Amino acid sequence: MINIILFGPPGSGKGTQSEKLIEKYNFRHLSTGDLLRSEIAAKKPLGIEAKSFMDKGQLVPDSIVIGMISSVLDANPQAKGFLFDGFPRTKAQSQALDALLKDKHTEISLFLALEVSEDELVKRLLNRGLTSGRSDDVNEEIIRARIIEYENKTMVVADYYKQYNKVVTIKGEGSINEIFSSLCHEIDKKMPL
Ligand code: B4P
Repeated sequence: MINIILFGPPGSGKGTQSEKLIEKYNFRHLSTGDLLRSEIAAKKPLGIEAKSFMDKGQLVPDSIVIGMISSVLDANPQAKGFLFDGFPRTKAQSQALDALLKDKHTEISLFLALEVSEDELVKRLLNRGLTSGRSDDVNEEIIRARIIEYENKTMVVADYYKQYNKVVTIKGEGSINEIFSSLCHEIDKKMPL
């Protein structure tokens, strides 16, 4: 079983690349952003609580996100491998994920970190905001708040996995296909022959 974390700041292309990776490798895609947005669309209590944080560009509390991930892992005992997109985003989430995977006798195989400059991130997200209808993409102030949350709370997640030698950095600027092929190159090295 191969479990991959696709990591990077908001707008670095995690969602974009995940779509291509799950098609190629048949991983079970687990995006906390998508899960939260579907709770919001369904007007569930968890979604209503999460929206108040997301609209301000803040991270949703760990307890909410960890509970959601735990349910999806339990619901997919047959998965050949998971692609975690946008999770973990704090050290507490990383520790919780390791414990959940250990219970299932598996672990993270590879941590792929997309690197993109701040100017490019802001440009991409403002551009997506023109059509996505996402309230967290519409103004630059909220986008900058998301980047600050990333710097303050999420960057430490890469340090956490570095201690286990699982981190590979990938240049996240260039064409979508170029970045995809760099990601595949690293994943293929981990694939059983
Ligand atoms: P997410 O849904 O995870 O999304 P994201 O960080 O905004 O973007 P992503 O990196 O996936 O970018 P994308 O591919 O779409 O998070 C949203 C919010 O949910 C968070 O702010 C937080 O509040 C909450 N949340 C989620 N997970 C959480 C957790 N674990 N804990 C707490 N809170 C959590 O790309 C962006 C744009 O760039 C797109 O328009 C795309 O077309 C474009 N693009 C992609 N690659 C490109 C390239 N190579 N060149 C040019 N443009 C490109």
